[in-house]
Parts: sequence; structure tokens; C-alpha cells
Amino acid sequence: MHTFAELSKTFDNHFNHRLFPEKPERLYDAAQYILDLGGKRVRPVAVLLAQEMFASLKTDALHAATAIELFHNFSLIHDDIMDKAPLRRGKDTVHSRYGESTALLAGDVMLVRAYEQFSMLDAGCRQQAFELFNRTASEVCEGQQMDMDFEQETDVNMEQYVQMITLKTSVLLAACMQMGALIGGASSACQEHLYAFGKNLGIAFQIQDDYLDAFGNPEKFGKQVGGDIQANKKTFLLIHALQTADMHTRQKLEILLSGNDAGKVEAVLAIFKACGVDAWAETEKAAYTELALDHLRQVNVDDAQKEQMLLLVNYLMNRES
Ligand code: GRG
Repeated sequence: MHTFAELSKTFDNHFNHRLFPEKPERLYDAAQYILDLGGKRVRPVAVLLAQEMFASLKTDALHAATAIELFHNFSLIHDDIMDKAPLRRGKDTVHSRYGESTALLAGDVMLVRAYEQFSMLDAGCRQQAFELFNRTASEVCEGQQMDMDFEQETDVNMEQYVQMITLKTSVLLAACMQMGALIGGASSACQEHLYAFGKNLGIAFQIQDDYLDAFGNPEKFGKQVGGDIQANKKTFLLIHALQTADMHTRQKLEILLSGNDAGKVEAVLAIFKACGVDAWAETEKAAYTELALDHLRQVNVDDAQKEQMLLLVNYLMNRES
């Protein structure tokens, strides 16, 4: 069994080389560009960690991990186009550097490559892996649409928000966990607990993302801090602030959100702080992490097999980027 650090290195060694042909140069350079920016590689490592809870590391887990990292990067490119985001991983977004049309195509070709990776899986788990992946990819699309719809809506409640981020963010982490378990030969019950573990962990992960978007260190975060506020995104922090603020503060917040004045981000952040949303986000994050851990405890393997996964949990919840 490998450590979390060893599995991260194993994946990097497998993945960190040019994955695309030379020509047409602009298309494949754009696809390779975002991969070369790195990122935390949380999802592929989750696949490997989950797989190693049940059997020694298999090549199939590397194929699935590669597919999911390609898919994740594809979705980031398309998301950044939709959000008109200037920065990703501290550098220009793909569309800022290569133009929107090439960025769209680069994302598309990465999705095709992801399917190629899944098609290499052993016949014993290929069909189930495809089904899990296809269901998840559809859900990510649904979550993305809900997220965009919420930008135009004034009254999004916490339940709707959790439903949206479950689809947009959490189900992919959940699928990584289940995919690893499936490839490792785990029982359906273990696969389901790992899925639920990943899903709750994904919600906690998104809370951390919302927190970092508002309060993160711009040098470490890698994206524009305050980007969610600027784009009127409904986030955990905003929904909580709207729910808990007194009438005067709520009105002030609504006026700020309806415009795009200079100083909007700073003014909204000041209200967030006055409403105590930073401390509240920490409590919520801990609660979802605990729900996730409840499911991990129910996975029927020795505690020693779960130790490395716990390191991933710890890393995710304390990250600054
Ligand atoms: C699914 C067919 C299909 C299309 C894509 C654009 C889109 C539809 C969905 C957007 C999904 C999306 C980008 C969700 C955000 C998830 C998220 C929290 C991303 C940040 O992940 P990190 O922090 O990033 O792991 P790094 O850079 O570390 O890889």
C-alpha cells in the first residue's frame, strides 16, 4: 500500500508529459497548457487512494484517474469561458490566451481523450465505470446550469444551493471514490459508502472554495479573489449573510449586488465579516466533513487501509488554493 504522497507522485509521473499530438499546434497547445498549469490533482489521487483500500494498485486505476483529471480540466476550460474568468491556477485562462473558439475545442478534445481512457478498462468493470462517469458528467452539466440560473434569481435558499453544488462539484469527487472502489473490486455496499463519503467531502470542499474566493490570499488562491461577489454568484457565504443580516444590512447587500460599483467586493466582504459568515463557514465545513467521515467509517476494511484517505481529507480542508 502506498502513502498519499507516493500516490500523488505516481499519478504525476504517469500524467506529466505531453498527452496530445503536435498538430494542429494551437488546439493541442491549448489543451496541454491547462494541464501544465498543474492544479492539486485531488480527483485522480482520490481514485488511486480509494482503489488501494481494496487491492494493490492497478493500471486501470491510473486510466480512470487520467480520464477524470482530463474531464475536470475540460470542465474548467468551459467554466472559465462561461464565467469570463481571467485567471486559473494563477495564470491566464485558456480562452484568454488562445481565444474562445480554440478553448472550446481544446476542452472538447480532452473529453474525447477521457472516454478513450475509460475504454481501456478491464471488461469486468468497464460498463459500470462508463455508467458512473456518464451519470456524473450529466449531473455536472445540470449543476452548472443551476449555478447560472441562480445568478438571475434573488431568493436562492440553502437547500437549493446545496443541491446545486452537490451536482456541480461533489458528485465528481464522489464518483472518483466509487470508481476507485469499483476498480479495486469492492462490494456494492463499500462503493456506496465511498460515494457518500466523497459527496459530503465535496460539499465541504466547495464551502472551502467559497471561503477562499472571498477571504483567500490572492497570492495563493490562483483565481481572482472576490470573483464570486463580482459575478453575483450565490455562494454559501452570500446565502447565509442574506439569511442572517438585519433588514438594513440585507437591503444594503441587495443594493450592492444589483450594481457593479467600484468597491463592491470590499463592501460586500465587510458585510460578510459583520455577519460572521467566515466563522459560520468553518462550522459548516466541519459538519459536512464529519458526515463524510461517518461513511468512511462504515467502509468494511481495516482502519490501516483508511489512513491515507484521512490525509487527503485533512489536506483538502486546510488548503489555501
Ligand atoms: C460536464 C459535459 C460537461 C460539461 C461541463 C462547464 C461545466 C459543464 C461544468 C463546470 C463544472 C465546474 C468547473 C465546477 C467547479 C468545480 C471546482 C470546485 C473546481 C476547482 O477544483 P480544484 O480546486 O482545481 O480541484 P485544481 O486547479 O486544483 O484542479
